[in-house]
This record gives sequence, structure tokens and C-alpha cells, in this order.
Amino acid sequence: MTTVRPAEPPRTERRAVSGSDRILLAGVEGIGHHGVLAFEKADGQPFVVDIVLELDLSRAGRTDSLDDTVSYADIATDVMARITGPSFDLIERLAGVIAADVLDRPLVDAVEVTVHKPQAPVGQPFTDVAVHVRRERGVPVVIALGANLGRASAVLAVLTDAVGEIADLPGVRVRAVSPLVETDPVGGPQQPVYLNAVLLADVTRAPRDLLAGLHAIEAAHGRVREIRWGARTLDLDIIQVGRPGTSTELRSSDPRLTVPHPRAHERAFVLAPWSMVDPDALVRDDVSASAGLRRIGDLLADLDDTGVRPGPEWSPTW
Ligand code: A4P
Ligand code: MG
Repeated sequence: MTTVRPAEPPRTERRAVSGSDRILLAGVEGIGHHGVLAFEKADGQPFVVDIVLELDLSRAGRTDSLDDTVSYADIATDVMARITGPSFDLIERLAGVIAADVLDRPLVDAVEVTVHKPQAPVGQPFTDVAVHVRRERGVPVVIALGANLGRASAVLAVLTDAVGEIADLPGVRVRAVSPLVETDPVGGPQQPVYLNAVLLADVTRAPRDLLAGLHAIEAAHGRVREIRWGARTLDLDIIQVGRPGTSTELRSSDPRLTVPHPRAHERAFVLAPWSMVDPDALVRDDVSASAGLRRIGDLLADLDDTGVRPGPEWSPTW
């Protein structure tokens, strides 16, 4: 594989996340209404949460500034809001949303969450039951979605399903999904207009595994590859992996996975929806060594006729 950069492996492929620095917050306790049984939802019971944050504390160790670390008081407030907030059936779900809240905060590379339910209706003498999850932030990945085959309602349904299926891939945490745009076809034979969108995710698995997952989703929606740039039931392209200009950025000219996507910087059907979810995005011109980083708004402004219009409303879930 012809990888231009990075010299060090992309962070998706590294095991250790942030060395051994940790913040521990133990025993955050509140009354919640989580549980499958009706009386659990009505009466409530104690839930106790332990958190381990993994992050690089070396800067805070030098500067003595709260800006360079994570406030454990803020984390405790978030945890209590989840314990006492809307009821879930499972403590697995409670642990998952707490972990997602923590990773929404900057600086945290990974988090371990333990949710104890010491008075759970177990039916036998016991001292505690707990669920423990560990979630890593991973690297940011930009994925473009496009489709133009079938009735408009079918195209919309395929794209909506695809968002949920991407979110279900292991190691993928969807952060945001753009509005849909309707776009004139670019290249290829005469074909119907497209619906396009862009999805932002944090990904902890290797990019090639992510691409294999995306191909499986395309195949499940009946995607066949016959004509280059021809009409398709579903196209899922990886546009960018990692944070451009940092060691997390993956630049690869391997034809099986070329990133940054070599044509994304000149394609309004990618840039327009992307700018709606990340107006500050930096985009690399292409994978060649001389390529530079451009602001997404400047790239869009350079395009004469974008052929992009607002698409139908949609509410994908993930
Ligand atoms: N591949 C290499 N790099 C990547 C990557 N970053 N992401 C390989 C995804 N796949 C990547 O892909 C062909 C091979 O590229 C795959 O086997 C994969 O391993 P494909 O999806 O079969 O082919 P494609 O999408 O037809 O080709 P390509 O070159 O990705 O097409 P583009 O440039 O994405 O264009 N007009 C509008 N309005 N809206 C569209 O969405 N899409 C295209 C496709 C053309 N015109 C369009 C739209
Ligand atoms: Mg493609």
C-alpha cells in the first residue's frame, strides 16, 4: 500500500489511547427509575456510577489550569442528570449514554463507566450487580452518502436506513448527520438527480474495516458496480480520516482506500452538506504531497454552479 503519511500509524490502529493518565470519579449515587419492571419505573431505586477518564494530563500538570483538563464536577453533574433523568430499561443503556456524554467533552480519549444497581430485583441474596463499559473516542471520520435509484421515497428510506446501519457498525459513534440535499448528477451517463448527505463519526476501528462495513451496507441495499459514476442505490464514501494537519490524519493513495477522497474537495454534493454540519471543516486538496488545507467555505465559494438544492426533510436516528 502506498501511504504518503502519517509516519506513525493512524490512531485508529493504536491500542493505547493516552498513556496511563486517568481521572477517577467513584460512587456518584442517585435515585433513578431505570429497569424493565413496572414497579422499578414507578418507585425508583439507587444507582451508583463509577467513572474512569483517560486523557493526557501532562499539560495540566505543567500549567495548573482547569482549561487543560476535565472538571470532575461537570462530569458528576452529567452523570447525576442521567441517573435521575428519563428512564431506560437497561443499565447497559444507561452506561452507554453516560459514556457518550463524557466523550462529547473535549480532551477525553476514552472512558470507563460502571453502573451499579445494588437493589435490583434479582430474586436471590446478592450484594451488587453492575455493568461496565469502555468507550474510546477514536478518530473523526467524514462519510458521504449518496443515492439516486428508485422512487424519491425509496431513496430517502435507503439513506435513512444507512445512517442507522453505519451507527450499528462496531467501533463507530455517529456524532452528526447533515440535512439532505438534492444534487445534479456529476459525471457518468444521464441519470436521475441524487440525494446526498454527510455523516460525522468517531471511529475506533481500522479504516479498511470501516470501508468493509460500508461496502456490506451498500451491498445489503442492492448496490451493484457496473458503470463508473453511474446511478446507484447507495454510495458510501470515506472522505476524511483523522484531524487534517495533525498526527491523526490518514493520507493514503492506496486505490482500495484513498483518503482524503481525491475528488471531494471539488464536489459540491459533498462540500455543501458537509459544511452544514461542520462549517469550520478543513479539507485537503488531495492526497499528493504538495496538497494544502483549505477552509470548506472557501472551496464552496470557488465553485460556480453548485447544482445543490435543499432536499426533503429527514430525521435519521442513530
Ligand atoms: N475506494 C477508494 N477510496 C475510497 C474511499 N475513500 N471511499 C475504492 C470509498 N471507496 C473508496 O468505489 C470504487 C472503489 O473505490 C471501491 O471498491 C473502494 O475500495 P465505488 O463506490 O464502487 O465507485 P464510485 O463511487 O462510482 O466511484 P468513485 O470514484 O468513488 O465515485 P465518486 O467520485 O464518489 O463519484 N453526483 C451527485 N450529484 N451525487 C453523487 O453522490 N456520486 C458519484 C460517484 C458521481 N456523481 C455524483 C455522485
Ligand atoms: Mg463510492
